[in-house]
Amino acid sequence: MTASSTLKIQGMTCNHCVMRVAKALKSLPGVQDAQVDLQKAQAVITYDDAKVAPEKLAAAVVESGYKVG
Ligand code: 9UX
Repeated sequence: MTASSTLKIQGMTCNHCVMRVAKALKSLPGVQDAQVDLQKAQAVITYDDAKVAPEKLAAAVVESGYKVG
């Protein structure tokens, strides 16, 4: 099933940060789209929940150097 999840992300200060987070999320198998918003400090992710667990989304953000929560 297609699911949608919003993550609050701390530490993004510029558009390159936004791109890094978007790329990290979109590189996960099962992620269909990731809309990362600098002003809102969040990412809205559309994904196939049969292919990727929500914890993996948060882990990808953390691995790219930012904080979730
Ligand atoms: Mo600009 Mo974002 O130097 O990490 S890329 S702050």
